[in-house]
Amino acid sequence: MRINKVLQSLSLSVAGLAMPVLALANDITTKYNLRTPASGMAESLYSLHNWLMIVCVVIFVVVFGVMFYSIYAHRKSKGHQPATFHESTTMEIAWTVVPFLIVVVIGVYATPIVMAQKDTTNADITIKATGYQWKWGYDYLKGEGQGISFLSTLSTPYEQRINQQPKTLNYLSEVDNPVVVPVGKKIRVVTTANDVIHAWMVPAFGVKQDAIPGFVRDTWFKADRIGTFNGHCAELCGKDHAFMPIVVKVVSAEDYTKWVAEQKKKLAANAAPAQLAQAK
Ligand SMILES: [Cu+2]
Repeated sequence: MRINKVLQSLSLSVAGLAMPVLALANDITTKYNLRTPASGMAESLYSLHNWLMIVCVVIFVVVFGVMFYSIYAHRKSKGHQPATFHESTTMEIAWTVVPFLIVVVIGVYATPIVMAQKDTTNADITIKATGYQWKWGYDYLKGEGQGISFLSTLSTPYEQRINQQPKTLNYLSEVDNPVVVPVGKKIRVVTTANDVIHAWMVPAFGVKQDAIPGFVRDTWFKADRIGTFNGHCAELCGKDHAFMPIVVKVVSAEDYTKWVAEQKKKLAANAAPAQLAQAK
């Protein structure tokens, strides 16, 4: 009887413990971990990160475990005599070979992912992202939407920054003209800059590429679901570095075609007065 009661209260306390533990696990995966991946590449980076984190934690626990155990168990006050295995060849080989093997295994796992990140061939759409102090310019260079060009600036009201208005959910992560791309298409992003070094980063796509004045770099992503994803300039670029966010709207193929038609109309409307002026 008594054992039953003990077991019962034990299982209750375990259940009571499980709730906060589950909540913490949920926080770790959502709040403190990398963004939820929205592309195959981000998925690979996510698992690479998780595996390497496990490897690091195991090494950390083993090394510090041995160290603290040795300090405690072999302390001088217990009269412990130091070991005398100076210049032990076995030890020297072991502590060279083991870390080397760990690095090789990590390299074998990571190299194909890094190679894939650099493979910008066969893109469906090419977009040039130009960093300015402090906004982004986008030019659709190739593929559906070719010729579209606009600037993308922060749309969070200044009053929110100086605490005169309550901060909204998308505080400092919203822009007037987001980049629009179709879902499931390979988008090549060519990055460059007009003044200082910026960097184009969208964590959910696993993309981060420096935008350097006078140089052209490229990266790519293929979003695997519809939604709005954001990132920020990831290279300290001056006083308004924090105020040049990146917003990418991933839409269906049909919605993308519609958006392209709208943008083309806008471009034509803007071009018409200029042509008229030229004709005069
Ligand atoms: Cu910047």
